[in-house]
Formats: sequence, C-alpha cells, structure tokens
Amino acid sequence: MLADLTALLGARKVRGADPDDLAPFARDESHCGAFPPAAVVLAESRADVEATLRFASERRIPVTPCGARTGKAGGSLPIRGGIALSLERMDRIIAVEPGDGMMVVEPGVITGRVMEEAERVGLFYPPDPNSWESCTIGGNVAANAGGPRALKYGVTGDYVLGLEAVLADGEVIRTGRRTLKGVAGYDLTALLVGSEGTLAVVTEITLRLVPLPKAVRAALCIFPDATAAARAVAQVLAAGILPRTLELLDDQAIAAADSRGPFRFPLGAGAAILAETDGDDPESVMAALVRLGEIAVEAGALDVLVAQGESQRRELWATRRQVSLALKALYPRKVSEDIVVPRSKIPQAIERFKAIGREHGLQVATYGHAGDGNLHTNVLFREEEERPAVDACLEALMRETLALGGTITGEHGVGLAKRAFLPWEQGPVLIDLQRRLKATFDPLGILNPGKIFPEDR
Ligand code: 2HG
Ligand code: ZN
Repeated sequence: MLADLTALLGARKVRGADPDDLAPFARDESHCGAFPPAAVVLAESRADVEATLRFASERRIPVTPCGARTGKAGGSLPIRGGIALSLERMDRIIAVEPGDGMMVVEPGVITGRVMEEAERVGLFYPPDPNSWESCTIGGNVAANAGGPRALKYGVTGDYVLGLEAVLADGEVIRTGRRTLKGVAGYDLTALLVGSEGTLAVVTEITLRLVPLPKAVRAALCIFPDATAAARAVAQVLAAGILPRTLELLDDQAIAAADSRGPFRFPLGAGAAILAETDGDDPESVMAALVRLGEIAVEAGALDVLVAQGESQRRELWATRRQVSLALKALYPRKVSEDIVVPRSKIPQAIERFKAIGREHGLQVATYGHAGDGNLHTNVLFREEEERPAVDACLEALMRETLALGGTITGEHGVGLAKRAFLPWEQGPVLIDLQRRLKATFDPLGILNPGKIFPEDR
C-alpha cells in the first residue's frame, strides 16, 4: 500500500516506513491508548484529499482524518489502522471579508490564528476551546467544539456558514452558503459539523464573524466550596445577567492550577468562578460585573477580585486554561468528561459527582463551563489497577448525568471514549437512523470507522 500511495502523492506527503513517523498519529489527548496507522498522508490540497479517498475506496482501506490531535475523546485515533489523513498542512486563510462578515479557511489553520485574523479587521470569532493555541479549526468543526465563551456566543457550529468536503468516494461537495441567511435544501452543513470525520473530510470552511466587543472585564469570585459557587452561577443567570463566561474551578482544580501559577489563589479558596462581561460601553460592562459580584457575595462568595487591567485578565485566563494540563501532571491517568446538565441542576450535579467519586474510592475534580452546564468531571487516578473502579465510576457519572436530564458530551465529541454510552442517551431508532445516514455518505464504511456508535453488531 505504502509504495502505491507514495507513487500517487509523492514522498513528501506520505509517511509509513519508519514507525517513529507513525507514533504521533497513534495518540490524541484522550485516555484511549495508542493505535498506530499503517500510513500517514500529509495532505497539502483538496486534490490530495480526493486522491487519497479514491485510493482508499478502491482498496477498502480505513481513513481517519486528523488535525492537531488535541482531541479528548479518541475521535481521530486510527483504531482500524489504515491511513491517518492529516489536514495540518492545509493551513491557508483563503479570504477575510469584513464587509460580508466572514472568513474562508482551510481546516489546518490553528484556531488562535482564526481569532487573530478576525480581530485584525475589528471582527470577532468567539468560539474559544481552551486548546486554541494548538488545536485546528478543522478539528473544532469535526467535534463542534465549544469553550468558555459558548455561554454567551455559542459553539463552533453557530459560526459555520458553509463547508467544502470530500466524500468517501472522492467526490467533492459544497454545503451551505457564503451569505448570512440561506435555507435551500437540508442543512447538511449542520450535519457535517460534529460528525467527527465519519461522513466526509472537510477541506474548506466558511465562518461567520461578529463585531468585536470594545470592552471586556473579568473577575474571580472565591467561594468556600463548589456548591456555593454553583448556586451563585444559577443566581447570576436567574438575575438576567449574561456574562460571556462563568467558569467554575473546584478545590482540586484550584490546587492543580495553583501549583503552576501564574496566579496564586487566596488561602481557603474551596472553589472559584472566573466571570467575564463584555459589550461596547465600558461603564455598563463594569456595572454588569459589579452586579454579578454582588450576587456572588449574596450566594456565599468570600471575595471578588476584579482583574485590574488586561495583563491581570490574561493571567487569570492562563491559569484557567492550564487546569487540564496541571491535573494531568499530578494524575497522569486522568479521564476527562464533558457532560452537560440543565443549568438548574448544576449544584446537584456537582454534589452527586463528588459523592460518586467517594463511593468508588476515587478523586473527581469538577471544573469548566458551569454557566452553560458543561462540566469537566475528571476522574483522577495513578495506578492501572484502579481501572475497574474508574470504569464503574464513569458509568455511574454518565447514568447520573442522564438522570438529571443532561447529555454525555457537550464539546469533546463521542469518538471512541464515549461510544458505549451513546445508547444510554439515544434510543435504538435514532442510532439506527444515524447509522443509515453514515451508510449513505460512506457506503463502504471506510471513513473513521468504529467511532461514535457502539460496536455491538
Ligand atoms: C477545558 O475546558 C478543556 O479545559 C479540557 O475542554 C477539559 O481536560 C479536560 O477535562
Ligand atoms: Zn472545556
């Protein structure tokens, strides 16, 4: 296979002879393990993607698309071997059109660059997965990624107007539009966003941009415990304030973040909320933050620290963004979840998750996007022997989430990590309908096989 693929695409774009070249494509940032592909294609253009998929279809070789491999659910792991199709080299910003409020990009562009390019022309690309400095926009589209600002601004899919994609047989499709409105035909753009590379390989993305808010203010509210913090989140939102973020850190997350700096949490902090308000009028942005702080104090906050200036605001965010890595440094076997519960259930969920951890003799850290109910419950452990308890704990967490009216994944995708749980949330009719959609797009089943749906047949 390798020789034919190399003859087709050229040696510069194909790897496979040296196992060291394959190793980075065997893993992502999930706990799912290593699955080396037989070959890696480093596509440089849509034509390379078309050629690879035609080649793979003719030979029925699995193809797993990938970007920066920062996923947390094993979505881009080549679990059946075959070809890892990397889109990282397709990293051109094709057009920025401030007049039309949009940008056209290739999938390998780093998300942070999309944000910067938008801001350069006074516009805003709001979705901000915490890995924005390293993840790619194509990966964000595949998972329909979100981030802290999703509370006010929504997730990746809310900004995708149209896609160019290559089907499993090598045919090219263009879905959606380059206009702000448009309702022609089924919304296939929405179907492809979040399909985790199982339906088509995206080669071009048209993004909607919005005006850049002129003022942003941040505050860190310190609480004695996570339940008080969760109560404050509910009360802020009930008061009709819509901050752009309401990020929760529980005691474990604080301890981990504190160990790496740059921000030092006050002694006695059992939980924290990182809140940010934005808008065009600096005074009303500050007034909303002050009101938010008052509500936090009424709900039991010990202190409210308003960031003085941009550098302190950035410092707070740098601290929040490294929680995941800091926890992983302390507990190399951290399993990260991204469940969502209805907002009103957040305090209950946090208490139940801690109790479930205790029942299984495990530490459970909870942090993340509390404002929209999207919590990162991380099961933390050190020894592989603890794995059966971890699996039982994860199952209990998922069951509890669903009992609270929630969903098993809010931003990382189902991938490999959560495919066994999907039937707990969605009935057999819905799963079967999705399998049939998959078969329509990819009749040979070569595109990212084994993902999203359980392998029970
Ligand atoms: C975050 O919000 C990321 O920090 C990662 O989604 C979450 O590792 C995690 O649990
Ligand atoms: Zn997150």
